[in-house]
Amino acid sequence: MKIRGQDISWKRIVIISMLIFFLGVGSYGVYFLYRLDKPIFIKSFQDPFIFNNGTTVQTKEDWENRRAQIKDLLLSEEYGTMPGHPHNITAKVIETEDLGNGNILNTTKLIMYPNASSTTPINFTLWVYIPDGTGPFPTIVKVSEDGTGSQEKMSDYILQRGYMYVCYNHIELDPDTKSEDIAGPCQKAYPSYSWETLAVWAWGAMRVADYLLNESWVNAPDGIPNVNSSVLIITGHSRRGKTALLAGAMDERFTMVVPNGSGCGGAGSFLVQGYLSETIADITSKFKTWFKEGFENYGGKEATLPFDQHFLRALVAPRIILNTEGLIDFWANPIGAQAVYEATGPVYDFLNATNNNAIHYRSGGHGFTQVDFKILLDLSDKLLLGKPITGNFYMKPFNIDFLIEYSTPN
Ligand code: GTR
Repeated sequence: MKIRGQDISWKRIVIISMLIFFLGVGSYGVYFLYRLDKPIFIKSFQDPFIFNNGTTVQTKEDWENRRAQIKDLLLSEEYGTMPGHPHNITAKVIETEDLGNGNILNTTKLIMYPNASSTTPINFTLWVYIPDGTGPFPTIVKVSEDGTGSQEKMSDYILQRGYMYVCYNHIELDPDTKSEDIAGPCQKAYPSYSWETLAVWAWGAMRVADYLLNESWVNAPDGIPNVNSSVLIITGHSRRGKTALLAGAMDERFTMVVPNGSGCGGAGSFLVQGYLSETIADITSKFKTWFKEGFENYGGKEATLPFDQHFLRALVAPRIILNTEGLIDFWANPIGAQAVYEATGPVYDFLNATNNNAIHYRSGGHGFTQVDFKILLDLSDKLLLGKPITGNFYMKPFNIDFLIEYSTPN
């Protein structure tokens, strides 16, 4: 082949092209490593202690009132409003499986009637893994069936640790669609609320709590497993992690809240965007109907947001929050999750519950693994069951150079 009159062999062309390619990949690699701990800081985190009228929280009672304002803000802007409990829930065990060693799996249906005159119930399925013994059992509620997608099957491990494990089928409450706005059974039954998919799924977790705690509106002819109500944990992965955090933030019956790899709209930050992390524009272009209508307008305009996810995290205080993250789960914004964790610290300090604000990073990417569950169980054993356990519950792997411009009120 001739280039500018010179004979160049194919071999040389291939070698030169490969050199250019590897130089390109190599320099991108260097840039990638350089950018990894350099997030974009859109603006400083809002002070959670400032009331809407500009005054500052001074007392614990003030915080309760501020908490109510934060709840309203997040529901009205981000997730949509949701109803209280249904008028009546009937629980029916439809199948019991012997798992050996005294463990059993009950498949249970919750049949819910929204109000006294409802004729069409909303039904959804629970898979209740009950360990050997009489209880009361510390209990984990998980959004979605055990061991699907990038979530490892955990029932054996959890039972072995002496916990009850209750997984629920969230997509029976609202289908998991890509931005097709299908009104699921809950939205049809309660048309006057602005809730979208994440809020519907979170409401489902609260109904699981109704059942497990045998609330007065629950009718359970087959009985209810014996739950230790001071150890009721809500968890979930990814979109179900966002759901778990929302449910735990709104419902104080959950004594520990564990979003895993929840990222954008979960325990990640909108204002501290790690390299390659998902933004509001990204998520709402694919999954607009997870969020309240209009939330997509904050895409690219994060500076106008009146909150970041530290507000949601702060709603859990003083109860335990632990978010579990993968160090290279870039899309889920691990660095932004650390920023949110740090930004919530002053609220936990104010409520004298510093140790209840926890975060753990494992190596690897997007998934819900036994390492994540081990940390969850260890922290629960330690803080809720008083066992002498040590672990890395307060990890800050990133050196992030941003300022939290507020502190715990005196
Ligand atoms: C992604 C979405 C993430 C995360 C994930 C999942 O496509 O962008 O926010 O929720 O799905 O749930 O697996």
